[in-house]
Amino acid sequence: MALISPSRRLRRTPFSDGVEAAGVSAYTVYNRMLLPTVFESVEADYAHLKKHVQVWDVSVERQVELRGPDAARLMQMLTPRDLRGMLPGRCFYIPIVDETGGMLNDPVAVKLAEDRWWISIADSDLLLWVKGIANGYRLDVLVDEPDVSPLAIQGPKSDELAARVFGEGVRDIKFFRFGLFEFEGRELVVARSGYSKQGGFEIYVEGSDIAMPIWEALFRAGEDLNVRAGCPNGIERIEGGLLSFGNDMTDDNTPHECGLGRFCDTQTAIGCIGRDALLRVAKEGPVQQIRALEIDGDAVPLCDRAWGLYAGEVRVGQVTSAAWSPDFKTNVAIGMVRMTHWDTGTILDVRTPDGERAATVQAGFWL
Ligand code: THG
Repeated sequence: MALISPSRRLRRTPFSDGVEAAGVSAYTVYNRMLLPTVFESVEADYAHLKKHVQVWDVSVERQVELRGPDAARLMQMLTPRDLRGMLPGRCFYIPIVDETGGMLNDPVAVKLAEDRWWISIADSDLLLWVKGIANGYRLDVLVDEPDVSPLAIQGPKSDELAARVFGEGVRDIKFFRFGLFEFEGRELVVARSGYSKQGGFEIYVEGSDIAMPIWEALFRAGEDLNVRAGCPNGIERIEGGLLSFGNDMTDDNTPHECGLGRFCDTQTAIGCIGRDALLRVAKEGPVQQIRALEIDGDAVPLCDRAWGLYAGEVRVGQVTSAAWSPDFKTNVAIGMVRMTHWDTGTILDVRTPDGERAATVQAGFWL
């Protein structure tokens, strides 16, 4: 592919100078912003992530902030996950659905206070939908995108690195919870979360002016830990079954098709805009669902379009993400498979750009 031309519409991040100094070699575009995808090579980055610790510029996880008396009501209108039991200090992975039950985004919700929330979005223009709902229903709530840029610390040595910069207290943060930690006199949200299965934290860097100071402090503190700049890794996230909105699912899919039924409480999520539609489809159950798949043969090419899955000449699904896994010595993949062919062990044909291969439905993901 040719290069992408930079411009003002393609936003840099407050960490882009550091990312470039660290030798980024490829970017993708996510929420109209730069997201690094490769530093040394996808395979070398993968091996390093699983052994050491990395710092990721995930500023593209933009925040949609809801502030005001109707913030909690608006949040519940957006998702079929019941938020009534969610206390301040918690993060929830939530499907966001439209009036047909179709997925609009799969963000992490961060409850700062009863009347103040962040929605840490995946790649779709969720701000417009949320503003539209808030205004259409005349809710008493402010909706905007604040100057907040998440920076992730991921990998087995994450606790050690985070403790050196933010203090020993970070070790006590539980999974999908956050605390406030000080850096140069500023209080920052630090959560135990992130888009890998290697463990770690996400720092919600509030104020672009402190972005590079934090970046530099992490690299200084982690020299002897072999800290490197990294990014969400295309191999590791497939092994871990972490879904990518726009790749593995779109607004044509319900949360149940995406395997996100465990994050839905459609019976009790009163107020959710897609609730009636989801109750209707839930009766029958999904007719297709996300599955882990193993693809035979040596390394598959990059998956930048859906690869059809076939039983003979009948199309029964598609592969949407695939990569060679150095650790599992096979091609790991994520696909959407029709009910008639989704049982574990089912062998299908996948039409990749360099020919047909056998693909086997797995019982679950690898990590
Ligand atoms: N962190 C934050 N914002 C994000 C992402 C993130 N926004 C964009 C994107 N990632 C949203 N998608 C996901 C997908 C998976 C997870 C988080 C966000 C995830 N899932 C865990 C799992 O499936 O194992 C845990 C879910 C749970 O048990 O609650 O972490 O990464 N801030």
